[in-house]
Amino acid sequence: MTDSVTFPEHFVWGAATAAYQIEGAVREGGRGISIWDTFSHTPGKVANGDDGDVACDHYHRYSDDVALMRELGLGGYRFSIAWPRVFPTGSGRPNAEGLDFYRRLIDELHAADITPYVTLYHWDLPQALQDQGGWGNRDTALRFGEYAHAVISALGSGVQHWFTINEPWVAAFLGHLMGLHAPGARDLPLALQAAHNLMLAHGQGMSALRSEMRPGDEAGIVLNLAPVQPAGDSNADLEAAAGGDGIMNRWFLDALYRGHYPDDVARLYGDAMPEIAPGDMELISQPTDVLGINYYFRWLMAHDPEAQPFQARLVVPPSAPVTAMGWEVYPEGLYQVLTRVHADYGPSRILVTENGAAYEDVVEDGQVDDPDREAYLREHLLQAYRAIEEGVPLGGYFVWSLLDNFEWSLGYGKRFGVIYVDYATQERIVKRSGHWYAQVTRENRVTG
Ligand code: IFM
Repeated sequence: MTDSVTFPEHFVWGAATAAYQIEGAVREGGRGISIWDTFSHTPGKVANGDDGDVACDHYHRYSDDVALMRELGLGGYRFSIAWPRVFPTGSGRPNAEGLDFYRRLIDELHAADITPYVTLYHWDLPQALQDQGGWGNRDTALRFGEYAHAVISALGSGVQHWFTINEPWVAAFLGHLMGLHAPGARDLPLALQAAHNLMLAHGQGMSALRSEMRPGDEAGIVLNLAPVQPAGDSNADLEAAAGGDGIMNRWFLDALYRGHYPDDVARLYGDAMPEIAPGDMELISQPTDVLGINYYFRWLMAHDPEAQPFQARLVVPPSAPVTAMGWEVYPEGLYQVLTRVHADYGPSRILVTENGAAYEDVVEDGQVDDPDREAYLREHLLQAYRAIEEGVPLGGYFVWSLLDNFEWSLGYGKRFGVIYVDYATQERIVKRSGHWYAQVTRENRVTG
């Protein structure tokens, strides 16, 4: 590895967030209830009884937050739109007040010379749609298409970069199989139907966006991907890894880029396979302009006859460094994912739409010294650079996250931000990693 690497000209340095994790103001601007309001207010679902009612109060503080983004030298800001702000009851007429908030945010970003990257769905489904079956109901994909159309019609003049769905694997599996995310179901056939309907929603969303996009605009999906490797060299571990790769990576990538789900995964799912209607796969595999990849850690898989439903579990090597999430720090995995996706699926453009780490941050003398996060980001960026050198069309990197925020079922206890948030006062403190990142964005260079 060289001492210092300079990224390509026009490489986008960004940061990412999501609506429910930062906005707060859940009862303002005509916003409807989302499945995450319901879930977080259900006792026992979120650590410490936390919820997103106030979060980082970004809804009121967006202007100061954009000023901080400017301080970090960001070229891009990836945020999500809260579907229940736009369609409080899931359908009908769009709520002008909800759209106005995002119009103000987008204007503020442009004034600060920061390009908006908009995600349409980052897990906050309107509760009214959940009441009609949520992602288990294929009509939800139609509602998503209407929502995408309403958003681009209202905000399209200020946005050139669109993502349909964030991490369909997580929404389907953590929300419908493991019960860890909203809506909290534990049902394999439902989870697989949800996974299919989320991909269908991506297809409906792409069609809606395309109908309004202008030349030079881009749209695609965001997937959480990881290299999946066997924990040992037994056949059982090799099979566990092949299955894990199929479930998390190939299921989605094959659907998008090859127009069918992988046969080996369909065999693994057996009777739980979702219903797929004629035309679904064509809709899902329509061309996209960009693929967003979220990478955090590799999947090291061991066979475990007790583990339901796939007899496999994730392991972390005993001496491996881990983050506060217990996730293995494995920077090379980013290189492996990028080069694999490039070789096997060839998207014309890739963005790392999330990458980052939670650590136990403390404020001392008004400062947050987080060398571990800085090292995590540095090592991953060096691996991203390696991939670029090998021809991967990587156009940008968005650190997760701009701010500490509501980490879903783990509440506010896990801090991913390069900016610290004191939730009692809403004070923001740029962490050491944030100052370091500002230097990277300014110099377009990472020193190893
Ligand atoms: O906080 C989440 C984000 O909402 C989606 N990707 C992973 C992050 C860290 O868990």
